[in-house]
Amino acid sequence: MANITEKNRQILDFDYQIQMQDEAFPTLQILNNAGEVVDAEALKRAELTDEDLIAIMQRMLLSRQLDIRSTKLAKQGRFGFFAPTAGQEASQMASSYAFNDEDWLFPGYRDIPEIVVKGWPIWKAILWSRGHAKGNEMTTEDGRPVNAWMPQIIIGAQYVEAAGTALGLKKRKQNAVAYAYTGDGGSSQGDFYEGINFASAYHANAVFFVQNNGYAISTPRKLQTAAQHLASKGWAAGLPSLVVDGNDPLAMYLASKEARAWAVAGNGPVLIETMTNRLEPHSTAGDDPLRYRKQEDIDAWWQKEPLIRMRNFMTEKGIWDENKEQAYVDEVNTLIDEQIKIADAVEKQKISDFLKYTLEVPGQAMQEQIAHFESEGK
Ligand SMILES: Cc1ncc(C[n+]2csc(CCOP(=O)(O)OP(=O)(O)O)c2C)c(N)n1
Ligand SMILES: [Mg+2]
Repeated sequence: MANITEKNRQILDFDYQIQMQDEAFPTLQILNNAGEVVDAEALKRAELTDEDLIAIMQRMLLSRQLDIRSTKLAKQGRFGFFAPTAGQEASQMASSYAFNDEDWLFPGYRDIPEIVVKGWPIWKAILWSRGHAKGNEMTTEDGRPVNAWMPQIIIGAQYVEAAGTALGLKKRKQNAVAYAYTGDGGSSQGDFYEGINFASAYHANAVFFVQNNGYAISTPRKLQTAAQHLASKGWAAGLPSLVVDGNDPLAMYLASKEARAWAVAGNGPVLIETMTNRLEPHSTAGDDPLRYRKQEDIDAWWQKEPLIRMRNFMTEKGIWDENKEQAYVDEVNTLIDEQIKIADAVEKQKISDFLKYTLEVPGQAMQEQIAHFESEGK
């Protein structure tokens, strides 16, 4: 009896299919954990000047300082909700460096730093964290619009919003894209699939990031999806989808820049999975990571964090040193001190104001509540 064809044998070989998924998504990397260049040609292709490298380093340091200060202030009860970002600086700041002011950012709650570098003042971010309506104003200090939506709390919802905006940009023939960030947990939400499918079907101008930081609160990636690579979910929608070392600022920048160029040229969206790790608790609301992960694991990821790599790479190149870093860190901390003062000086939000901002047209019950609180001057 003749043998089954090789093609049909492979189709029916489920072990092979699973293995193939793994092989299909190698990780883009330019800088290794030690900050050594492992692909000089890829680095050239990124066309980063020394000024760009310094700007990326500074943005990552801004993010780290914001993280340190926000976490401390939250412990003192002076900040509201904050989702720590340490470890994700390359995934957030080197990626967003590849986009322009005209591009529309759709952030999740952990993506405050990406909005800040688009011109959203830190004092507004602080008010947002406190649930103050003024924190929802997406404008610069001098009132110009910032092309970013408010940080999304509903996991994955920003993908649908980004898809709609991306289609609008395409229809208006604008030279801009929508770029959205969600997490590994977000990639299991219905909105995630609907967003990428819609954007892909219409070849909309979008770049989708999945920051795979290992955890959705306390749930490890393996327990919430059996997909070996979250990028494979992009293939289901027909998208070019890639896995990038999310702690490598240079690879993150190159992938993001090329994804943007592809999307803005009308080819449709790209999906980028960033392999990174959340080095701190889920949020300042008080979870203890040691209840669901080992200290050794956290320590190992601290060795691979992006600032060490970038610092080593730039020091070796002769464009960075301890003094430059300290001077910039001091500058950022002075800025943060000023911004906290501005936020603290803003008039406290009244309960009635909060209710007025909740719905465009408040229903009967809410109108009664507004009237009640106003009558008490609250
Ligand atoms: C639709 C929805 N379901 C559940 C939650 C509660 N929740 C808040 S954060 C979170 C985990 C999200 O994990 P991931 O997408 O990996 O993002 P990360 O926090 O790691 O950045 C969940 C389930 C929510 N905010 N929205
Ligand atoms: Mg996560």
